[in-house]
Amino acid sequence: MRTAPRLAAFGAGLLVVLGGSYAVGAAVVPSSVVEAWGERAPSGHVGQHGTDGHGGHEEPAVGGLAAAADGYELTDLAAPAAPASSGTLSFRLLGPDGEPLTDYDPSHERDLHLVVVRTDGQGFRHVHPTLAADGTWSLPWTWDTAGSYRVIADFVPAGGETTTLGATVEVGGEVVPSRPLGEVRTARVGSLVVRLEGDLPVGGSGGELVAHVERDGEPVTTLEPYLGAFGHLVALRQSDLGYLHVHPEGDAPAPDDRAGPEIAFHATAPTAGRYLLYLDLVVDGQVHTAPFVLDAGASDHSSGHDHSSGHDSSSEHDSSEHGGEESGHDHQH
Ligand SMILES: [Cu+2]
Repeated sequence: MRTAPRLAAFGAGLLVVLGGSYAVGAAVVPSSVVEAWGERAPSGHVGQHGTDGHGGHEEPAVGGLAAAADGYELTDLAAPAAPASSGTLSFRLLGPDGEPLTDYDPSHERDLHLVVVRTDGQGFRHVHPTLAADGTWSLPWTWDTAGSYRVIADFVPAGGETTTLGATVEVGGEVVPSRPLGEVRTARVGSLVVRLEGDLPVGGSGGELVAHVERDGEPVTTLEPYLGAFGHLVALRQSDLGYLHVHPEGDAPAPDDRAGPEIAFHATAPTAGRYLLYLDLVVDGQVHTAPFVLDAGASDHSSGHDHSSGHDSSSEHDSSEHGGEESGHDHQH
């Protein structure tokens, strides 16, 4: 079944579902649940989410909470031990046979998607390391700040199903936590201002989230395809950094296609509470990451109400830290 009419209604052709399970807290999530995130996008049933109960597919929950699941294991995670020292971030993924996994099925143009984020939500990076013949994934790495970081790998073993594993790495030094005090719906990334409107409902058929992209007060209509879409959204549940890697619905755009200034999502949170959202988009050949904070299950947010002004000083902090610098040097390919 296709969802073309629904896509057309959203205009930008980008749909996202953030799960629908009420069940999972901090427990290990079965990979059969996790994999639904990756499998959902191409199967084209996002629009019916929560209403048809098509056989065998539980609604997805969160992933990345365990280093080992369903026979696979994230191991040998290494990274620089302190900020400002350049080095390498590396790890291996072991298969059910205990051997390093070297064969993958590409998903969204990559064999593996890696998310690294400090446990307070700062310093988010979505990157694509390189696979060596011995099964070691690595990329050059420098930490900007000390702290405890989650490293979350999202991949599809060859012939297997989407798997999401996570592990923690400690970066020494003085930590200055910066947790969001409230919703953040405006992100300033480089010269872009991205506003996020709409709600993040819990369960059910979801709600609409619409990102509006401006530069110098003018709408940006030149959003470029990136990894087979006009935008990629990663959502992390703040309480445990449960991971919802959400790729867009619909056919991949052609290389010359452009979109904007709005990107629409269809989103559902697995549980109530606060979520950290990171939207990757490409303008002028550069990846920008726009960070947001939304409270799922918080009703009565009228669409377009900007919660980021006022008391919430973390908005500016988020934007400057995530936006310009990090997305600039981490997304080259
Ligand atoms: Cu990726």
